Amino acid sequence: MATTITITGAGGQIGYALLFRIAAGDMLGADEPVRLRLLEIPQGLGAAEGAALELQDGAFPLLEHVEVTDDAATGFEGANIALLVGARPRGPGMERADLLAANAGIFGPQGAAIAARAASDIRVTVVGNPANTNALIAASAAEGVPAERFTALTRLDENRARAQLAQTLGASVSDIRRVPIWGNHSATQFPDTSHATVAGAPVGALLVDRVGDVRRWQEDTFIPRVAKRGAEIIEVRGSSSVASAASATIDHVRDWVQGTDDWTSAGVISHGEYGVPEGLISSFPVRSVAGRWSIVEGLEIDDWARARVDASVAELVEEREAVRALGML
Ligand code: NAX
Repeated sequence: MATTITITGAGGQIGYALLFRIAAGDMLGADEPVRLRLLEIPQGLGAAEGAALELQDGAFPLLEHVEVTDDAATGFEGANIALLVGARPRGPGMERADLLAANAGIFGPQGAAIAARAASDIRVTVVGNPANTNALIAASAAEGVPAERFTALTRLDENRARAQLAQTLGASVSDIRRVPIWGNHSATQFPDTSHATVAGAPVGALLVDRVGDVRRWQEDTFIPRVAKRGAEIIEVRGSSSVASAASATIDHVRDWVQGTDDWTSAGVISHGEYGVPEGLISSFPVRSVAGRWSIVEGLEIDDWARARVDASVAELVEEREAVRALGML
């Protein structure tokens, strides 16, 4: 039977980049037929309907059905996978509390609609920002759905980190592994190179050879470059990251469903691992085995790294408190 995939914000930029790759089989494989549900707000329906026409014209062999709707109950009916891309962007003069409230008003009802309508094996990936807290809000509203089924996308951050490290080492990005993102998908995120490998060997000596003082390179070059890459793309391209965000979303879901052969990064529910308060959706090094994410445990974290993880997690705690204070969690 085909997999039903719901994409919210399907009429937006990332939605447009995602749809055709999903239809082509990049996410679930060349043998898996897909049914797509494009969920938009009324203003976005035209763009989503246009994309649906183009999907038809793509004549994708795996694409069984496309439906466009602005009704959440219809949009999540029978969904096996939900990609929550549509979100309220920060407008001029908008305070953080207003942004959190506006998004709680989107992700709470969507979580409830997922609980009411989606298939029992639903897997949710939140892309729309603030992604971690939006995922937390949706998970909290989805009564009866295990919180493990709600994740936030930090794979784009990891892909950026691996690409930067590959460039620094003069290596192929496919040879770079174990560069987890910790914490929030925000400027406080901590891309961690301390466990990184190149072609299976620790990067240690080679990295020293390339950059000299590794700690300084991390603080002055690597971490800011990764954490501010979104802003760099906007400056150069004149528009935010789109195709790379869609590609990372595909990577995240593919690995979740098909499993990983090494670590990757995802925002997943904390059970207290590495001292991250229980119930937060924080990015961790993860593996996917038998269709479930599990946090890679037992890693050494030195004091310098600890402070960075703690700072990003503190921001997640603040976001959770702000949403609670609004009575929306
Ligand atoms: P666009 O503004 O192009 O598209 C957003 C779409 O969502 C619009 O078509 C809008 O009508 C729709 N929408 C808004 N509210 C909705 C609702 N309640 N239900 C359904 N649809 C709704 O933005 P785009 O460039 O596609 O970015 C989408 C989101 O991804 C943004 O929140 C953005 O900040 C976030 N990103 C997250 C990244 C990540 O790594 N987690 C990276 C890329 C991106 O910045």
